[in-house]
Amino acid sequence: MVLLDSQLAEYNAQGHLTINDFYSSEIVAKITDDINQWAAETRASLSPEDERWYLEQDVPDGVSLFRKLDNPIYNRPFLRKLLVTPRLLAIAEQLIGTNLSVFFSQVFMKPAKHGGPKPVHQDNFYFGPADEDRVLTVWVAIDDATTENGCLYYGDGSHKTGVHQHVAPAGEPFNLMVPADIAVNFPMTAAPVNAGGLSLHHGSTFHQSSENTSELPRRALAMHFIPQDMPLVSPGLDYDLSVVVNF
Ligand SMILES: O=C(O)CCC(=O)C(=O)O
Repeated sequence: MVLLDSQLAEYNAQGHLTINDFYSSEIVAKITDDINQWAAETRASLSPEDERWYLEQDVPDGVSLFRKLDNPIYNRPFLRKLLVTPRLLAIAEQLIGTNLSVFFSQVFMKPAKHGGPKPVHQDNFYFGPADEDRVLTVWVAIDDATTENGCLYYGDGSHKTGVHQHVAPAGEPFNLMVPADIAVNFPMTAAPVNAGGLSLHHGSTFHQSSENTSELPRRALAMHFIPQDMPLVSPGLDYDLSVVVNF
């Protein structure tokens, strides 16, 4: 067992938990280098449609910045080895059980000055799992994530309210959000975390991040864990299950 009883109690009550100093600064530097290399390799091959999905859209002419990269745990075995350690798996198993997979993972680049916001949402609306309590997002801070550069905010206890119907603004299918009249019932609490730390959340916890207009990037890598035998019965987006990685 890795998490203390008090940490388990906090996760169960609030729907999220912060763990600072999980990965060393040496590991974080290797993660950062690999993501930068991957972004550089990927940039040239993006189709115009990919560009709308993966690049920040609200940027001055001539500026090209990644918003996100998908499936690092599948696409980058080097990152998988650094990130999914026995200690991390032990934590995930404590929270959602054994025989797990990462069925989807994402790098959120949130670049300095031009990082767009992520509206209030529940991962479980995107994923549509058969068992809502057995979805865990492990969000790894690659830079210090602060209220200035766009750290996560959570609606404490919102994971106990079920999964709500989401809406998406025109032209932004990736920006599914909890309708404002529901989100307003859950004031958002900032969850700053230092580079190398973790922010864990239950799949139904309301969360969001603000835009990044600061001078510093706020990169993070999210791994979405589920039990290998649990189907996604009503996903809000299409997920490519050929990239699932079992542990
Ligand atoms: O990093 C962000 O800004 C959003 C992260 C998120 O929505 C998630 O990890 O589920």
